[in-house]
Amino acid sequence: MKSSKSLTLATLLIATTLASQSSFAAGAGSKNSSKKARTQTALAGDQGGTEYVHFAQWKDVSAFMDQMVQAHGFDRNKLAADFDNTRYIESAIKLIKPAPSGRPKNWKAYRARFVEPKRIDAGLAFWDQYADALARAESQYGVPAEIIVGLIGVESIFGRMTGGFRVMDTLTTLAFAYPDTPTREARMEFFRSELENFLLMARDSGTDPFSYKGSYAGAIGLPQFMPGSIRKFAVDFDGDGKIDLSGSPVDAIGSVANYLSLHGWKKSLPTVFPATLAIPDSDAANGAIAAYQTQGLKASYTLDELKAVASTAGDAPGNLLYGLIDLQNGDEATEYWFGTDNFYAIAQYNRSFFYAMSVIDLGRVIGAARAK
Ligand SMILES: [Ca+2]
Repeated sequence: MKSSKSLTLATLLIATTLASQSSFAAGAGSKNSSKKARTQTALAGDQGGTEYVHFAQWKDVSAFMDQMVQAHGFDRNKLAADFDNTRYIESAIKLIKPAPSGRPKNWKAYRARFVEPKRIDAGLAFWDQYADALARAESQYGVPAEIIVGLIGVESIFGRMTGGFRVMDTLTTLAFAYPDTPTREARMEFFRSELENFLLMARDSGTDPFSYKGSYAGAIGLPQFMPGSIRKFAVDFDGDGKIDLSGSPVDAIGSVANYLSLHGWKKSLPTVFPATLAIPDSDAANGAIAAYQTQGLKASYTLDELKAVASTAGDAPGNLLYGLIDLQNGDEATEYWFGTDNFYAIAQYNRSFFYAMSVIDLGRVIGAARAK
């Protein structure tokens, strides 16, 4: 068993690998349409494609249990009993498979799924109800209420869609029966690490692992945190002595703010500035843009360094660093933006430009509606 330090490193490496897949998402809200997720949740509730497969007898599960005993002092008999009560979830396997490629990416269509009347209304009600906690998070972590609201809205429609799968079932299924894809080994390693974190989290909080519900990928609660993120970044923001991202919207609010704060969020810094290409939109331009996106998920360039490819007419400060964001619109013109460290803090949450921009837009629209 790896030491916890090397495990963290391994998790980071895998996360970095996953970053190259723009479709990777832990949250139910961010990867699937709400309709699809609801259908699948209903299926699981009906036991469709769900069965007991005696996980405890699987060779890899047995090795994993040995590691949990060695590294963390788990009771092997109790673990084996738990894995025997764990179900294989066929729908998690189906949902985790990458979307078929070939369809052009379409930012406007993506945005329309999240910035829509039902979610805006739910956001206004959520903001009213938790205005105090949102203000406290803003003052403590420097993250504006509208960003926290936008993120929780995109992830779970403010807690209305947090996923109905037993986390023990989905994480075990994905950790040991991941579908045959080019990244299978890395993904199984990722989910084994999440399962390890999950079992530790349940044990340390004295909670029955089978009581946790989540998305098909094991993401939990209003902010759809994976267990590893809960252990690292979640906070008890309502002060009741425990962290509960499913039952306490206030804990969810504080945890999102803490997550963003620890991923580079800077108080009072805008997220994006509109940009215009300085060269004709062409394959050559795409190549030039891609060259500015090799630095990973961070703002790395001055306005001066970017001006060969794009510029902003806005009031972007000259002393900051930016990244070049392209939001493709199918056959229509691509949108360009300069993203600051704060844009990339959101992109760390779910490694997709579309995701980060929809959080920003949903929060902005709800904020504007609230100000009326
Ligand atoms: Ca709490």
